[in-house]
Amino acid sequence: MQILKIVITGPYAAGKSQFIRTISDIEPVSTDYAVTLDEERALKRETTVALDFGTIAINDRLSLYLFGTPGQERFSFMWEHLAIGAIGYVVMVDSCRPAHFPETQRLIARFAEITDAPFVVAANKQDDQAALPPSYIRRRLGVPAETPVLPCVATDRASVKQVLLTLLQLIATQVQD
Ligand SMILES: Nc1nc2c(ncn2[C@@H]2O[C@H](COP(=O)(O)OP(=O)(O)OP(=O)(O)O)[C@@H](O)[C@H]2O)c(=O)[nH]1
Ligand SMILES: [Mg+2]
Repeated sequence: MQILKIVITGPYAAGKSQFIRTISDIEPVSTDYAVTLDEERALKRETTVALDFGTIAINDRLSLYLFGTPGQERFSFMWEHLAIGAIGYVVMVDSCRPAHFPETQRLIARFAEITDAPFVVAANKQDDQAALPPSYIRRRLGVPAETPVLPCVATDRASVKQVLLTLLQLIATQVQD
């Protein structure tokens, strides 16, 4: 059995834990604790402090191990530990919250320092009426042309699967180069 490691990252409340929960074959390991600040509580009650972990069997020879990062920058020391050995990663962004875009840019820059692995951007919460389109998010984040920015609904299995398949295709093309 071959195991490939993929990291799911992104800023606070982007939908990383949800993404893993939707696709994982096992009950995901989660490290969510009650949020402490009022501004964070306005979005949700719990936050990931260490990691999320889930698995997905592609076939009987290949499994993906999905590691979700904490989103808050004060837990960013976990990012480099979680990125070790990852063949690619997904940067999730809440499409409804442009206020989080600068933080997302900082995270993208930081990950490029941590790892050379390819990544895709998942423009999440596209089921929300307030969601900005992926093309706009690409421009605002200044994502390079070779990096896919994909529409995503982390609560929808088909959508999560599509994001992971696109990442695997991107990894495969880089291996061939
Ligand atoms: N409408 C909608 N809500 C979503 C979607 N994905 C996640 N959510 C909601 O957004 C909130 C944040 O999701 P989480 O998965 O906890 O986000 P996270 O990125 O793990 O957050 P941290 O670990 O705290 O950084 C939750 O209330 C989810 O139910 C989506 O695609 N659509
Ligand atoms: Mg989380």
